[in-house]
Amino acid sequence: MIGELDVARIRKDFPILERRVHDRPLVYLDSSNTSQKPRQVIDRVSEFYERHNANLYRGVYELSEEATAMFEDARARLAQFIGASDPGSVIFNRGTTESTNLVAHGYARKVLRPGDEILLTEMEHHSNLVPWQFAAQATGATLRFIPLAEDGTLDLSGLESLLTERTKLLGVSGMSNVLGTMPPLERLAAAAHAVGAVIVVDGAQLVPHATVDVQALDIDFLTISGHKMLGPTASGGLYGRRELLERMDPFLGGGEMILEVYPDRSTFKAPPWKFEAGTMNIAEEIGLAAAIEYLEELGMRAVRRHEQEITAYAIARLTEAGATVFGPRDVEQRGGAVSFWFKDIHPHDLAQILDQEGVCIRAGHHCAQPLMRVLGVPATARASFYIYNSNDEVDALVGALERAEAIFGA
Ligand code: 7TS
Repeated sequence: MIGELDVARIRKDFPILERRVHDRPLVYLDSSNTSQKPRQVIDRVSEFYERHNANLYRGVYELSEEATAMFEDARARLAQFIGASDPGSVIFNRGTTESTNLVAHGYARKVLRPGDEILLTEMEHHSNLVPWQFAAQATGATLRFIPLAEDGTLDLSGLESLLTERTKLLGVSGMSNVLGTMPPLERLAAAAHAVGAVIVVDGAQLVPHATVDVQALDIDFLTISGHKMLGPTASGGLYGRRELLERMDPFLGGGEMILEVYPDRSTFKAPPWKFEAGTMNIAEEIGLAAAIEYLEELGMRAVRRHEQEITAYAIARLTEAGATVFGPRDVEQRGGAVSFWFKDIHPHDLAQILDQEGVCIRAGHHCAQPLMRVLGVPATARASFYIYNSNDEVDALVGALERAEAIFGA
C-alpha cells in the first residue's frame, strides 16, 4: 500500500504489467505520455465489438440504439467526472490536441481582432501553443506569456500587466507534463473573467491525476485526453461552457453534424453534435467510460494522494543520487511528471540504457521546446507515475541510473 491505494491489487488489473522487457520485469514510468489500460477497459471495448457494434444515431434497429445509448452514457459519465452538470457541454474527439485546435479554429478565429491578445505560459505543451499561433496569425492577434519563476511555479507577480482588456483568451496547462507544476486555476479563471477573457485549461495531465470541477473552478474550456487516464487511445474530448459552444463554429463539416443541407448552405445540430462530424470513435469513448468507473472506484482523492507520495519519494531519491530535478519541490503544487538531468549523460542515452533494464522513461523536449530554452537544457529525462507504480519501481529507476553512471564513467 502507498497512501490509500493498494498498488499490488491494482497491478493485477493491468495485463501488460506482467510483461518482461529485455528479460526484465517491465517498470513503466511513462504514464504522462500514455497510461496503461486495465482489463476492465480492454474488456469493455471487446464487449462493444463482440456484442453491440453498429454506427450511431443512424439505425432504426436495436444494435444501433444500444451503441448510441452506450456512447451517450459515456458522455454523461465524462461530464459528471469533471463536474459539468450538462452532458451536452462535452464534445467527443481524439483528445487534447484536437480539442485545442477546435477552440482555436471555431472560437478564437471567430472572436479575435487585430490588437487582441492571447495569454499563454512559458510551460505549455506544443498542442497548447501552435494552435494559438495559427489563430493569432489568421486574426492579427498577439501572443503573450506568463513567465516561469525560479522554483518552477508560474511567476504571477506581473499578471496585472499581462492580463488586460486586450486579452481575449488565457490558455494554461492544469498540470505541466515537464515540471508537474499545477497553477492556481481558480485564481487565474477569476482574473481572466475580470478582464472579459475566457480561460482554456489544458487538462491532458490534470484530469487523469486530480479531482477537477469545471463549475467550482469556473473554467470555460477544458481539454481531456482519455488515453492518459486509463482509456483507449483517441478517446476524450472538450468541455465547453454551453453559451460558448453555441457561439463556436464547427471545425469539421460532414455527416451527422447537420440539420438541413442544401446545395449551397447547411444548418447544424445543437452542441455537442454540431462538432462531431462523421463516424465517431465509438468503441474508444465507451472504453473511456470504463476507465472513469475504475478511477471513481479508487477515488480521485486517493489517486492524487498516491501520486503525491510517490512523487515526493522520487524527488528525494533522485536528488540523493545526484540528479537535478526540475519543477516545484512541494507536492501540493505539482503532479507526478518528474523531469531531471543526470550527471551530464544525455537523456536519450540514459533512456536507452534504462530500457535495457526494462525501465521505460521518456527523454527529449516533451513537446515543450520553448520551456526547454527557459530551463537552459536541450532535453530532459522524465519519469512519470500513475496508480500502478510503487516506490520499488522508483528504486529500480535509481538503481538503473547508477548503473548508467558506471557505464558512462561520469
Ligand atoms: N497537453 C499536455 C500538457 C500534454 O502533456 C500532452 C501530451 C498534450 C497536451 C497532448 O495530448 P494528446 O493526447 O492530444 O497527444 N503529453 C505527452 C507527454 O508528456 N509525453 O508524451 C505526450
